[in-house]
Formats: sequence, C-alpha cells, structure tokens
Amino acid sequence: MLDNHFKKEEFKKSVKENVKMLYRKTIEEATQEQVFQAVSLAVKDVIIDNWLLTQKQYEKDDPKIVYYLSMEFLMGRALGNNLINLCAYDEVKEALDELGFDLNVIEDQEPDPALGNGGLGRLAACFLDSLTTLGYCAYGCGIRYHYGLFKQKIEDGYQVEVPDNWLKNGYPFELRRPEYAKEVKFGGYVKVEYDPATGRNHFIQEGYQSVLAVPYDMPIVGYNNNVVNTLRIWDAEAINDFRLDLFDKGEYHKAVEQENLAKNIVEVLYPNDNHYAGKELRLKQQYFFISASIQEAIEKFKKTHSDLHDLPKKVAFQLNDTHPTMTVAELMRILVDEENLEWEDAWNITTQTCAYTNHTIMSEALEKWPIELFSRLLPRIYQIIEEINRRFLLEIQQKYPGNQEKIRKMAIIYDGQVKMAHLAIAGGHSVNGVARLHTEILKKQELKDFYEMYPDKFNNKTNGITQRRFLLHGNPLLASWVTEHIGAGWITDLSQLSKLKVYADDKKAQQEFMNIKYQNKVRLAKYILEHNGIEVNPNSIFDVQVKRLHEYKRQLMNILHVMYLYNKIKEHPEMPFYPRTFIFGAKAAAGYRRAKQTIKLINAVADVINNDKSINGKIKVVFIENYRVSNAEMIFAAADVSEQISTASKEASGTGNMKFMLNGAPTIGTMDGANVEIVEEVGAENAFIFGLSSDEVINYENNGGYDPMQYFNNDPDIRNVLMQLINGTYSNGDFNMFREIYDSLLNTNSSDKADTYFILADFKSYAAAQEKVEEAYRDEERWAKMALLNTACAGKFTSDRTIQQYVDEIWHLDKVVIGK
Ligand code: CBF
Repeated sequence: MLDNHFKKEEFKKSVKENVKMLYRKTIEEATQEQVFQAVSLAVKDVIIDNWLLTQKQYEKDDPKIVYYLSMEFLMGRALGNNLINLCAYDEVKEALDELGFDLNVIEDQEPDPALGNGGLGRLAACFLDSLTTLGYCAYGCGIRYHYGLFKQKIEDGYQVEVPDNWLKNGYPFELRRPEYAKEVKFGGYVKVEYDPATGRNHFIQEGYQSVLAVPYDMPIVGYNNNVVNTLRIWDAEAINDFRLDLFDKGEYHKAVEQENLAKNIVEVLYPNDNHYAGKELRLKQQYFFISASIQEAIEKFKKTHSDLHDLPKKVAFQLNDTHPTMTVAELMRILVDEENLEWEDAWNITTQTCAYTNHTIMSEALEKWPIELFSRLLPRIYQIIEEINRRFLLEIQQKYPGNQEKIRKMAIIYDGQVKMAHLAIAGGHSVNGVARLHTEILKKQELKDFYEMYPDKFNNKTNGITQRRFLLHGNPLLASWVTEHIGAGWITDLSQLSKLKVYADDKKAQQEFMNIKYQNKVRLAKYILEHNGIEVNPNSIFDVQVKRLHEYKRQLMNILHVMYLYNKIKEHPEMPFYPRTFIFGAKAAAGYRRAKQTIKLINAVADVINNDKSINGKIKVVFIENYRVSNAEMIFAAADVSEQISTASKEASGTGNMKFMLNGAPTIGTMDGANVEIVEEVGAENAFIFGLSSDEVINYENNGGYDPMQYFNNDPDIRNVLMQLINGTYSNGDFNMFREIYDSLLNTNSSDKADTYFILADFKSYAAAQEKVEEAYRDEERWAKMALLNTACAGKFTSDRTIQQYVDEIWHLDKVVIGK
C-alpha cells in the first residue's frame, strides 16, 4: 500500500516545505526536533486522507461503534508506529537518509505520550491498534492530561519525579475539534419540577459550575488497510459566556472558581497503578470525560437514528476498569432527564450497552467514593445511583429473601460509600476478567456473590499485545527473520508464528535467532552505557524485570536473590557461575514509600556489586531510568529471561510477559495471571515455574498460618540476606536505610501482617528456578530452541485475538472495508 505521498521525492519535498512553513528555515538549518515536527506533519497529511475516507465509509455503512472508555491510554510514540502501519517505514527512512537525517534519531525527538500508568493504559492502546487493523469502528475516549506520567530521574539511587510536559513543543498528531465541545456540570443542587402535561417529574441541576470539554482527536492507523479510527481525548476550558454572565452579576468569585476548575481538572494524570487514592479531583476527572463522551455518543447516534431503543444495536460502551463506571449513571441521566424515557426503558438500554472489564483483585484498587463527596459534586448522578441501588436491592431481596448478608456484600451504596464495581456489574451486560485464572478468581472469590446472581454476565478475555509495535517496530531484525521464514502473514495473523516450530531444532535457524538476540543485546548495552555509565557484557544472561514497581510484583524478591547470589560468589569464588546482568526498570507511584525504598535498594545493591572488582563482572545490576513504552520496545527485544514473579493470584494478567515471549525470552515466573496460559502454549519445559500456587496463597490469606519468621530462623541463606538489609552492607554502614523493608518481611516492628506477598515462602524455589535458568542457558542448543519456541508459541497473545473475542462475545461489531 504505497501511497503516492510516500514516493520518496514527493515526501522529501513535503518535509522541506513543512520546515519552511513552520520555522522559516531550510532543511539544512532545522534542528532534529523541527525535522520531527515537519516529518510528522507530512505523515499526518497522508493519514488525514485515510481518516476522511474512513469517516465516509462509516457514514455509508453505519456500523456499530464501540466506545472504549478509559482514564488511561499509554500510547507510546506515534511517528514510527504510524509509518509501520502505513507500510511506509522503509521508504521514509530512505528519504530521510537522503536528506541527511536518521529516522531513529528523528523518532527519538517525539515525547512519549504517557497518558497512562502501566498495563491497563497500554492495553487500551494495543486494543485501539487491533480494532483499527481488524476494521472495526471504534473510538478511544479519554483525557488530554497536560502532564502525563512523571518522568523518573534517579538521584543518589532514589526516584525523583519530574513533570512530563509532553505538549511543550506542540504534539503534531493531534487535532483540536472545538465544534464537538460539550458542557459538563458539577455541584449545585437538583430542582424537581412536576410537569402536569406528561405527569412526570423533571430534574434540573441548578447553581452548578461548569466546564467546557473540548476534544482533541488523534488518528489510530490500521495496518495496511486504510482504516483510521480516533482516539478522542478531552481537554477542559472555561465556559466564557457563562463567566461573563457571572461577572455581570458581580459573582466574580464564582467566575474565578470556574476558571480554576477548568484549569485543574485535566492538569495531571494520577500516577497510581492498581491503587485508589480517593481524591476529589480524580472523581471530577472521571465525570468530566465520561459526561462529554456519552453526550457525544448519543448526539452522534441521534444524527442518523430516531429511536434510542436501538442504541444497543449501534453502540457499545466498554468500561476499562471501574474508573469510567459513571457511564451507567450518565447514560441513565441523558435517557431519563433529557430524552424523557421511562426508567425501565432507559435501564434496559443502558445495561445492554455497557460492559465492564475488571483488571485487578487488589483490594486497594477498589474504588469506593464517600457519598458526601459524591452527592456534593454530582447531585443528580448521585440521585440516579440511589435509585439504581434501591431497585438493585429489591432484586437481591427477591432472589435471596431475608438475606441481609447479600445486601451488605453487594449493595452499590453501603456504609456511606458508592461502590463503583458493584455499579458497573449491575449496570452492564458483561463482566470480564483479563486472563483465565483471574476470571476464575473473580468468579470464585472476589465477585462470588455477583457471579452467583448473574452467571451469564461473566466471561474471560485473556489480554493480548500488538505485534505491530512490539515486534515489527521494536525488533526489526527478528521481524525480518520471521518474515523470511514464514512470510509476512504474522503481522496481521499472529497464529502463523506456529509455523516457526519446525525450525526449533534447526541449527542454522537457532544460530540466526540467537545472533539476532545478541545484536539486540548489544543495542541495549550501548543504551545502558550511555544512560547509566555501566558497561555490561552482551554475552552475559540478560535477566529482565520491567514493569511498575509494586510490592505484589516482587521486585524485592528479585533483588534479594541477587544479594544471595553475590554472597554465594563471594563465599565460593571458584564456583561455576554464568555471568548475568540483572536489569530493572520501574516507576513507583510518587506517594508509595515502600516501592521507592525498593528502588533505592536496587540501586544500592547495584552500586556495591558493580564496583566489586573481585567478582570479575560476574553479576551486573542495572536500573534503567524512566522506563516507558519507547525504551521498553528495545528492552523486550534484548531480554534473555523474562521475570514474571508476582505473588500467585495478584497479577490479573500481565502483558509484559507476552511481549518478552514474543521476542524470544523464556519466562521465569509463578503460576499467576496470563503466565498460566503462556506455559500452556509453550510447554512447561520451556519456562521456569516456581512458587506457591494461587490456591495456596488464597488459602493462607483466608485461613492464616503463614509464618515468614520460620524461613528466617531455619534458612541461613535467607537470614544472611535479610541481615544485610540492616547491617549496613548496602548502605555505607547506615543501619536504618532499609530497616523498613526488613520489618515488612518479618514484622518485627509494625502492626501490619508480615511478608504480605510471600517472598520468603517463595524465595528458595525462586532460587532453584534461577539455577535451572543457568543450567539451560549453558546448553546453547537447548536455550536457542527454548527461545525460538517462545516466539513460535506466542500467537495466542496478540491483541487481535483478544479484540476478536470481545467483538464476537460482547460488542458484536460489523467489519468495515474502506473503499468497497
Ligand atoms: O489488564 C491489563 C493490566 O491491568 C493492570 O495493569 C491494572 O492496572 N489493573 C493489571 O495489574 C495487569 O495484570 C493487567 O495485565
């Protein structure tokens, strides 16, 4: 699909023209950043043609639309990805070469739009890529945070957060759409007026403050199919007319408040992953983008349809976790208050249109808003939720007469709180988990009562990732090798990777595969040298754990194991040991103390070990600063070993695990989340599984009986490592620096439970699994076969498969072909 615009000469001309128009410079005078802007505009120009074509086709076909509602879209850079999906990467690379620029360097000028925290936001981005590539009509709806996830700096081993001003130079791939702006109202009170003509009460919000939600559209380019969907992110602006009105009335104070509301609401993304902080501003953010998105969706529907009862045939709202759950109440508000539908009708439409994805069982992530806050901020929405709750309780009572326990556990409003997950389940037709094990835990444990009441709503959708970004763009060498061996079909049908299995024992293929891995390791080693000043050996095993820093993900266990290995090497310098580079990358939420201490510990251990000449560089520890989508692509490509070591039952799915697998890195991990399915696909002999099972963990949690002190007392290796946390080994003699971590494992000094995430219970089986990794790696053929098979068996984990399952089982969308 080589469009005219990408004919080299045309493209070069257009870049030069853009540089001139934007900066009054010749291409020779332009900076790399300016060239990035100029190239992006030239690419956007082509995209816009397809965007228009897509829109025309949608108007013609009137397909059902899915609105993927998400507080987070962790998009990563767009330029390279767009070129890949336009099948124009190589042409543009060549054109830029001729202009004297390196496309990789130009790509590096792009800020990483970090409008998300981790897995949940990145999943949303992969889903948009797949929806578009598969030819489905979809909108991503989110927030245009002015500051995305903070940039991480490491100073003296500690994380320091630096604001991410990603819009500083203007973002070339967005388009402001003021014509679709919506008013969103907060606060005030609800006036009830009886209308004798209809015999109905009308609910009118008065005395409110409002903001104008202004959408910015970003194109989502499908792979080689001319389809361009839209990510619509809402910015907030003050409503000028209203403000003047207030000035006139002398209500200056109110006018300023309104201005501030607009300023604050989209200022920054909350940097919490898997954690609910209960901040008022966050609730405002939620209602802000939901109200604007739902208003827009209904307005769009009404342009071509007259009967709102048909909404579920034409529209699906997917709630990405509980954050967008307000959708249920906002849709009810529009249908009942504005469209004058009867409650029952409106409820039928709402429940058939909304569907909810659960992404975690971590209790601290459960959103529960105090009713005081909720009703003050959103008085009409709160009334609607009260009514939903009243009716829902009646339903429970009917099903379980006299069972107060059910009411206590399932009510939407209880104990002075609005429980968002309960609202999402009651208000939709589908509840899905994100990996088979996770969905089973939801059914049997976390959402058991809801599953008993609505078994048909529950279903599983194992997560996936887009191979276009995480192989084709991130690992061009491997991508070409795969194409040479099985053709290019895998780019849109990842199951074709299984054709690689025949090469698993082929010596030549093994060598080529491992040679590519080596080159990717050299690329990463160069990055590490440039960014960390640490020299790492590309012949060592690259053992990688990159993900958000969270206690349940157990980066702590990883670094304690590094300390343990170091002790062993020091005690037995003669013992055989295959050199290893332990690579970490992780951001900790700004207020998450324990996580930040773990980062400091990793860096402190790195400092000691990397500078100990006596071990001849057998171990190196690297903490990659500011882990994000763009460096992730390079890290996955270079990994030998994928660390997926969460406490079983805690990681809903994981998606990093899939990215490593696709790039040929076997997993060392627990039977948690999607690891279970990874092992099923690749075979237990091609992974390194250890640790407590999820049943064992849940059993301890429910019935007690876990005593970490036992491990401390009975295992000298564990005792030794833990003592090193408090004897100054890694803290220049400071006994207190890591005391809190030590206490958290043994509960010597706190009222919390000790070792909540079973690190000591799993430590020795983790160490044993790591020994097996070393043994396997020493056998070059065996390792090459394992690595190759990991890639060959990764077909299931494409987000194309996940999306097709959502389409078939939840959304029922129609495929669209452009230009038919
Ligand atoms: O489903 C996508 C991801 O979501 C999380 O990141 C989340 O924020 N709840 C989970 O922790 C991951 O397990 C999951 O893969």
